[in-house]
Amino acid sequence: MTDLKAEPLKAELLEVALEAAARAGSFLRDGRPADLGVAATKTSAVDVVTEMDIASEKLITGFLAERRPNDGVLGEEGASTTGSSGVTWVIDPIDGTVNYLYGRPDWSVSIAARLGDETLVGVVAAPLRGETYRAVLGEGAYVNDRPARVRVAPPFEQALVGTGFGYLAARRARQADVVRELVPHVRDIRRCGSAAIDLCDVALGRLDAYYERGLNPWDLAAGDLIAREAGALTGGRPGEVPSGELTIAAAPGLFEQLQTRLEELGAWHD
Ligand code: LIP
Repeated sequence: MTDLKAEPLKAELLEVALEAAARAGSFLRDGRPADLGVAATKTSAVDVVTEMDIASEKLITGFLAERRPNDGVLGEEGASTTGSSGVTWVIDPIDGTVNYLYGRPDWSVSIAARLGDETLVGVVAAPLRGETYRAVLGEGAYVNDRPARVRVAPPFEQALVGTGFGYLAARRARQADVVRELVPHVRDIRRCGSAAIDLCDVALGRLDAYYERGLNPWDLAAGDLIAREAGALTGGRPGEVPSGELTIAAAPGLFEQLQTRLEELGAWHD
């Protein structure tokens, strides 16, 4: 690690997040059962959980309890403690669970450390890409040890735009309406299946923009900071922060155009 210029707390949180993500990422990459199946479902029959999601969250929370016992934790698979330090870890033990279930490469481990309402550290590990994305508030964004910067905003009609779809049929139908209106007016659409990776791809210039409705805090906490520290603007509806209502990330100049268009299309409601 060469960029631990941050204050001591942020430096410690970064080191803990990187180690936790590395341990979970190696476990998920090397320990994936050949016969991996669905252990449970959540909001619908296609909103799945595997034994590896649950095991990954247990691995991460156990490591955090050793290293930062007074911190709170919020995890996708049920981890929820308040803590006393003011720091809360926001964890997606596998972001892109369906991709992981199907043996597709685009899945990640997303870990963010928040102090109050502010995200200080974000780490997204993408083991099958051989990449770890990270950011410390005010210290820039990195992919492995290389600085990450957004691509200069292209004209709207040349933008490569990432998005995603929810797990409920009615919401997916509405999201399809929005993307149908958008796709003739941009370069193209990409649907990766991991919001954390999508946000990091904006940070790296591999996408010009990303938007999605229906994300959970653990999907976006780390990737939002990484995108912002790489020079992107992030938000939701005009004046709002990224949330489950709507999350948008893009380079300045393109962000405002996309936000306006999504507001006109009602992308923020079902
Ligand atoms: C996924 C998100 C993705 C979204 C999927 C799903 P999960 O999170 O990262 O962007 O389109 O529907 O919500 O469920 O794999 O942690």
